[in-house]
Amino acid sequence: MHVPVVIIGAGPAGLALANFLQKSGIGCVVLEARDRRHVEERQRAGVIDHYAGRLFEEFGLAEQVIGGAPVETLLEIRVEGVPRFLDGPLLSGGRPSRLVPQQFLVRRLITAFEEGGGDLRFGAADVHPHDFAGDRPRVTYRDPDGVTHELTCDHIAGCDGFHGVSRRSVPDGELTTFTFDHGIGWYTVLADAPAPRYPLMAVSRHGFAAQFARGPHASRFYLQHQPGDDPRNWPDAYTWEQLRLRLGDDNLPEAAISGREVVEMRSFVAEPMRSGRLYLVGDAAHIITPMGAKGMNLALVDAYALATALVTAVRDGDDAGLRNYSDTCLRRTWDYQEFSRWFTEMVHDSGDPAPDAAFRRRLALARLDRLFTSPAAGAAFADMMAGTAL
Ligand code: RFL
Repeated sequence: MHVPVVIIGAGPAGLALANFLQKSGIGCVVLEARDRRHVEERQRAGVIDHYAGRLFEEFGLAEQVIGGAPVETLLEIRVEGVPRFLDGPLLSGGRPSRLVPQQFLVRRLITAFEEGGGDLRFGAADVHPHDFAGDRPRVTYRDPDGVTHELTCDHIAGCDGFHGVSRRSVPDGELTTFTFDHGIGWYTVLADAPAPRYPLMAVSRHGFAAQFARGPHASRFYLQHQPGDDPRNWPDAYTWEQLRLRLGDDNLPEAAISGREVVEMRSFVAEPMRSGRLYLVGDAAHIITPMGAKGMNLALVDAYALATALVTAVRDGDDAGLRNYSDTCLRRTWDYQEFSRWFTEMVHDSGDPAPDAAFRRRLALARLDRLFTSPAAGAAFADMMAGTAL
């Protein structure tokens, strides 16, 4: 079987790309290692920034995929229990983000793709891209019945996340990789706790904590912990006690916890984001800390950049967009990495109680204060939260 584009991985990147191509009349097959249920229930990110939302509008998918009106919302940053509010949509000149839990986005993208007649194959084992240095790449895989298949194609999109096969298939020496360990531990729990009124971050001497909505009746909480510690062993009562302390909310009720994960506070970038006719998209090419909520958004804008480049290449025979794909995406990736690092440093340093951190702590508090007192600083922050055009 020959198809213009084979997409490896059905996360936000692969599914957005598949829908953008389908809407443009470009044929593709999506190969996903896991089963449908696993993919549809994976809970991670929760915010689609304004810029990424616009991309769905451009392809006529906004209503179906990201739902109704953008949410006009403030961001609360609590410093030692004292709340302060930033009006992101106002400061960014009317560019609100949307609260869309990742699993809702993924489910809706699967539905949209299948309703449009898309070919999405779950449970594809041993997926391997081949011959992408030439002009006739192939992808092989085994279906759930154990039958091996081969697809020939013009292009392969590696959308299979950080641990996928695509980046590992690039010949040695072609990629330069950059890894940065932020030296911080983060523990996240998903709980049946009512969503907070506004997305909430809390800076305190007990450590950083945050609470974000994941639908009306669920919240994702984040707690800083000592790297090396395994907080998945923390008793739930201790988790709630720490949250009350850090959020400065004695009345925060305990709720059932349905998921516990340690988030690696590690950043990674692979350059370039292509090897011949294999393109790396989203987490396959880069991971970023959750500070600033840019991981899923980067995956979506990579998918958009690749989709538009593939459309002109496949339909018009013009490869310029594909040649620029990596540079275009890396520029934004590094811009967002810088923002995420800046944000991470600010909210962790400003609560660091260690005596040798006293100077850094004052600097971080000054940086945080500036967001609320300088309209220019507030606007620069809100601009990054809204997402930047290519
Ligand atoms: P994904 O979502 O990892 O999807 C990759 C897909 O590829 C499949 N796969 C394969 N398929 C075929 N063959 C193989 N060999 C394969 N290997 C893997 C996988 O099963 C999967 O379906 O990557 P993608 O599409 O690039 O999307 C990236 C986002 O998922 C990621 O950046 C975000 O979830 C990161 N992230 C957050 N991002 C935000 O923007 N805001 C947040 O608040 C936020 N919170 C989070 C997060 C990630 C978390 N993790 C990783 C646990 C919170 C958490 C807890």
